Amino acid sequence: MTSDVQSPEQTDGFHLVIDALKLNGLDTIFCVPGIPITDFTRKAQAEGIRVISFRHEQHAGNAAAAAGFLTRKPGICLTVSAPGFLNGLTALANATTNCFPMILISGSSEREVVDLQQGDYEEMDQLAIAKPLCKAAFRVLHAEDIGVGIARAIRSALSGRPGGVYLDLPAKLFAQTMDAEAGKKSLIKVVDPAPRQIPAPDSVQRALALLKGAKRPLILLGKGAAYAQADADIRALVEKTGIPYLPMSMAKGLLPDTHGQSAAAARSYVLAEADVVMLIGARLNWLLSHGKGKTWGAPNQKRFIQIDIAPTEIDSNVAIEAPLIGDIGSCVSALLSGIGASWAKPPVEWTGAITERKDKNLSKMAATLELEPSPMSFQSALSVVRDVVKTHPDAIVVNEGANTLDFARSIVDMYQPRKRLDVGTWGIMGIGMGFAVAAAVVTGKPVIAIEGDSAFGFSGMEVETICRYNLPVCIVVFNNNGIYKGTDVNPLGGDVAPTVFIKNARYDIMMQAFGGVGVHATTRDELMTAMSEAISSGKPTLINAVIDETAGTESGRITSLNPQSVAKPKAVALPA
Ligand code: ADP
Ligand code: TZD
Ligand code: MG
Repeated sequence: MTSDVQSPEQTDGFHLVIDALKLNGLDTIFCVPGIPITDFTRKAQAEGIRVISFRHEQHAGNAAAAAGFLTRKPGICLTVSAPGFLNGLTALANATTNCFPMILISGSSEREVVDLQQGDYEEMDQLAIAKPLCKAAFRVLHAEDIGVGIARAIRSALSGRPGGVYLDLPAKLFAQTMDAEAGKKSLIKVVDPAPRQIPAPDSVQRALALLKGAKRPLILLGKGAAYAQADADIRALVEKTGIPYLPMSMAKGLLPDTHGQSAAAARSYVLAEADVVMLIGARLNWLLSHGKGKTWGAPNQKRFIQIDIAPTEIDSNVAIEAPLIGDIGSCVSALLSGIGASWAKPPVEWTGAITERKDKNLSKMAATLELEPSPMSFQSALSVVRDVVKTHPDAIVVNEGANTLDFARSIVDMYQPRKRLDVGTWGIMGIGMGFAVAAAVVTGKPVIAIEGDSAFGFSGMEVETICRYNLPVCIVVFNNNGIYKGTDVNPLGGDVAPTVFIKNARYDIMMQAFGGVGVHATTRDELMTAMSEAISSGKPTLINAVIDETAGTESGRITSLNPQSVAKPKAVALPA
């Protein structure tokens, strides 16, 4: 069958996929064109879908994932077969790990040839490869099944714990024709893809009883809480109970970081000392030391309440005394109704002790932020970013790197929900430009990407994409000449050490190559001027911020996860 949409009564695979996406409000595609989807990208654009074309599929995939997190609609990434698919797969797996809804749609080669391994163009059994790396994977072989395929993909991505879905569309499908009316009827508008999941009343009572008895309660907000878009209820719960809270990095801004009940500046103290901890959309994974060990104070003293949509998350690391299974919106509103008007706030011994530590740590930080070393330190440069975000609280901050990430997370206060996107659960480098593009495209707000120089390199070519679509993205490369720092030397001479880059590289000139604004900043004033201009002009900008190359620590704040050899290096004869 070949495409013949000349006659108004016929439609084809291209149009059915486009119509199915549009019917479900999926209005943006992040892609890299090529066989067999080139014409699809053109037709989608002609039909009013926003098509953002990248330089590499991994970044298109990361953009789709970030769009999913920000909008609660699955982000769509579209790739060619085999290598394009594999490039997108990292992002799909990362989205699934982060519980972000996205759909990776890949064109694929001829089934018959692939299955007999006869050597087709870009031959690969993509469905089988995708399956273990995402929530669900589907293939559509017939035009009349496109509606069902897209509906299943949307439902799988959004329902329950959100995640990545793979949809395999073989080349032949696009050109298949069918009766237009029958085609239209075959499409499905997905109704209520992420239905509310009301928690069982007895589980609400159990949680409230535990919370009520606590002397040193703590609320821990994770990125699931940010994703849930239950901002007002979450804030009301924190404020009505008076319980101190700690935001995980992407939950920063759910309540403003300057909120009196934020315990972020006393993190180690509250984790060690709290008696009852209520997790809201946060997993007790490595980022929280698995809920045990030194971080969590005296052994076996902690009692946990956990709100999550995934029942099997519970007890995954330590015993959870009061699980609350449901969507965060419904769970938090059930808790709010259960709390009533006469809730006793936590004892002042607890809240006072936290405030005391907070004040001490914050004034220590303020003193460091005031220093003006030359070259700039991470802290002095980030004090500028902190001030810029304070005056532009609606800007979205994207953040990756090691030291650049760790320092920015604690120094740059966030004021609004879902304004911070970072390396997430895997601590992955390379999300930067993909996340930045998505944030600018789906929100229209200014984006500030705070990038380690190594981290930036993973997706750096996408600055062309940012310039091409003229997106309001201000990239600040924290240039310390390397991974963690720029000072390592190879004791044998010859090649430079594996962690260092070209000294004094000028990333700003890269931006100028594509017509963007490139600025070289060596002082706080220069950085402030450049960032302010970038935000007020909305022009794509890259600021090369020169950071002291000796300042970082290896692996930033997760040095303990980095095995080191204790063996003495063998004496090696140098080549003559
Ligand atoms: P963080 O890294 O910020 O600690 P995680 O990604 O570890 O956060 O945890 C997010 C949790 O939120 C996941 O366990 C996920 O199942 C849960 N979650 C996501 N969306 C919802 C929702 N709408 N309602 C309830 N739980 C959710
Ligand atoms: N590859 C991927 C995909 N993810 C990773 N996390 C790493 C490699 C390892 N890695 C880190 O964990 S941080 C980092 C790498 C390469 C870069 C740190 O250097 P940077 O930041 O320049 O981005 P700082 O400010 O110099 O520490
Ligand atoms: Mg660096």
